[in-house]
Amino acid sequence: MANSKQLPVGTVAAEPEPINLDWSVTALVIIDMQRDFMEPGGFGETLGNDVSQLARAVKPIASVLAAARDLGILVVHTREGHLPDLSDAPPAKIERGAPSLRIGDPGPMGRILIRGEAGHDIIPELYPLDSEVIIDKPGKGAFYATELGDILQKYGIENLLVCGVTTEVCVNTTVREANDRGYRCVVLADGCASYFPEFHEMGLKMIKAQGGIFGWVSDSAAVLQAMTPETSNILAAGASR
Ligand code: TIU
Repeated sequence: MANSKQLPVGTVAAEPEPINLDWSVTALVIIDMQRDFMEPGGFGETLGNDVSQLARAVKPIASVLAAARDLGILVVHTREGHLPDLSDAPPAKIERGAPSLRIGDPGPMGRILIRGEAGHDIIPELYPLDSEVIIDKPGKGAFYATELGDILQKYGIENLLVCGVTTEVCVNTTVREANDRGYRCVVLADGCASYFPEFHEMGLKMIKAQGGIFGWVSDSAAVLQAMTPETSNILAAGASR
């Protein structure tokens, strides 16, 4: 089942080169914009991170999300987290490092990184609509132990616009998984963020290096322009696909 609406093709300015995206077979994938990563008292902070580093990604994502909703492209939100009995959390993940609170411990937003708790939920600014897909994932990649691959196949999706947090962890892992499965991934530089600015920069460089070894890197302004009906069906010379 492809997108029932016939949508235009847009040319997205990107590195290492522009890419033509048929919006009918493109999904917006928003990775782990959860309170547990974005707000004080959640999983990210228990690991010793400055969570304020991630706030910069919210507005760019919100603008692309609004445009994607207007255009009618498939929107997928992911959430990292575990079942309340921790049966899907490997001991190696729970025992890792010396966090102030471990996965499953009670914190100010409920149990850390547990499905159904306040901290596990997506931030209000980017809250999913009932019609949108939510993927709950136990790992860093959105394909591992989830139904994401089946859902994308059902909708006939070929291209992913990827954003969210953190650039070098869940975004990069998901892009690598998707690339091996044959998806063209376009990552929004200003729609991603890391607790470590240098990892953000390098995480994006790793994706677009070597002719786009894992995918393309663009930004919210370029994607918004390519989603606008007046400009979206201009196929730039030299754009791939
Ligand atoms: N710690 C860190 O940078 N990230 C994660 O643990 N998960 C995600 O990136 N979502």
